[in-house]
Amino acid sequence: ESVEVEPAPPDVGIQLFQLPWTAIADECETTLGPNGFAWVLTSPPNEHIVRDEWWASYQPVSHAIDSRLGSREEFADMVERCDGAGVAVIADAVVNHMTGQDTPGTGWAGSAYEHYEYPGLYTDADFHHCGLTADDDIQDYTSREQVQTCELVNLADLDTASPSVQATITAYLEDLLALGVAGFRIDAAKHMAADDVAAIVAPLPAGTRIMSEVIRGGGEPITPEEYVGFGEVFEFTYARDLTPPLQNGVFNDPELDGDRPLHVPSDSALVFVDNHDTERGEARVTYRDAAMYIIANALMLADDYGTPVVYSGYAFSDRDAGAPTDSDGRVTPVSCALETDVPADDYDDGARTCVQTWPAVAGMLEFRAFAGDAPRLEGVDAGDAYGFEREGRGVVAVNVGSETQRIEIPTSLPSGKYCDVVSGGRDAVVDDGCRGETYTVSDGTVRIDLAPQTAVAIHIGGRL
Ligand code: AAO
Repeated sequence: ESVEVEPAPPDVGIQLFQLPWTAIADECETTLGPNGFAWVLTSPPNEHIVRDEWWASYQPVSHAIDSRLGSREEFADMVERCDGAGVAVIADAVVNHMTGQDTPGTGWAGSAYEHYEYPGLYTDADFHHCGLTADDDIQDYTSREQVQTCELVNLADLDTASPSVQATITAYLEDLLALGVAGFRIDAAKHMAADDVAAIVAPLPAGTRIMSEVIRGGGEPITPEEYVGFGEVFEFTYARDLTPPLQNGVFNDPELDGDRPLHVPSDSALVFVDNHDTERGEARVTYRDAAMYIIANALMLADDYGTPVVYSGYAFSDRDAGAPTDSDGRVTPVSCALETDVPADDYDDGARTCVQTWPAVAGMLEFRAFAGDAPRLEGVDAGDAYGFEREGRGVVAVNVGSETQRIEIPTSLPSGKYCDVVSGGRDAVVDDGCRGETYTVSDGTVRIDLAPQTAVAIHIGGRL
């Protein structure tokens, strides 16, 4: 019988960490659009302190869109070209604080500043001086008052309850919207009362995507749930649950367990394998182990929970090391479309990981397009292997162990031969053949022999 299922472009984002605007524009046209990404999350576009570390971006000196990642004109041009390629732009908005510098300085775009003085923008009275800890720094995350009125690592903490501060921040976001962005990551949202963030974004046009960074912390009073009333939140629990099975081969099946504890509702959740903080911190599966990273991304992209955000940064051994720059201090543009050796066995420090071009990742976006909103069915465990079906649309299976593993997964996919998108990538079906491995569904089952540390994914659009 013939089955016609139209793929629907999935809501999948990608974080392109510390990539200049001109390069992101190129990526949109050459890799992100063609591989089916719906949106790209940029690094912060604001004027920042002048330092080599990547985290200079997170210390705003003004709300001018002028940084070592590019000028205002380059930012605007990027948004236009990305939109043209079908890729929306989400900007990282650093609005909880300004700099953490105790000595006065001059920002990237020439603005003079002091720790609590940003001429023409904010003055001392616009900042919290919490008086709750010796140096006004947050020490105790179980204290709501400290987290929201003291300083995060000495960063001058804006009094976001103040109407004039709110208005200034809203104006900054409106300026970015005028350049065409579709929404914002709200950096350090946990450190602003949810009501304050709500007030800041309330004047923005309906449909503006608000993505709050609220790291779920055990025993902390401030939870991501407080921030879902006006947008989405990054659900850190997802990655924390995703990775232990990759190391111990014991998969908890969310369909069996009935729910996902400590997860916001799926519609509110942004999920990721890692991000720029966790790859320097708690994440155990990163670009450094491409086989496991592919497995983790495959499971995330095959899942029916949340909006996935793929991560693409650069290799590093020093957690502070910034992306490579030209002699003028601007971050060097790199085109992933020109990189052929992806994923690399070993990346030199500073090399872009170009995860958006990994064939397995592009293939899994295609899988997700065909999976649509079909439910995830109860999974199957076989030794160190695990797999599940998106009902009638596709089957994914992974083997995290060191031996080949056979797994048999019951499926309602029509009988036939299917082309694997993990080994074959996107558009793997060619002239009645398949660029990757093929697997056969018969009598309502697919039997898959999985090599050590591999994933396989077949979908209804890849039936030969
Ligand atoms: C730099 C220097 C500092 C210096 C400062 C000022 O490193 O020494 O004092 O400049 O001059 C980035 C860098 C920082 C950098 C900063 C400013 O990472 O190194 O400081 O720019 O340039 C908390 C926040 C969260 C934040 C995270 C880093 O809640 O919002 O810290 N993330 C964002 C950005 C990040 C950026 C900033 C915010 C600032 O993504 O890149 O910093 O704009 C617990 C809490 C979390 C808390 C973490 C870390 O998490 O729950 O809220 O995040 O601790 O303190 C387990 C637990 C979990 C715990 C986690 C820790 O999983 O379950 O609760 O471990 O990993």
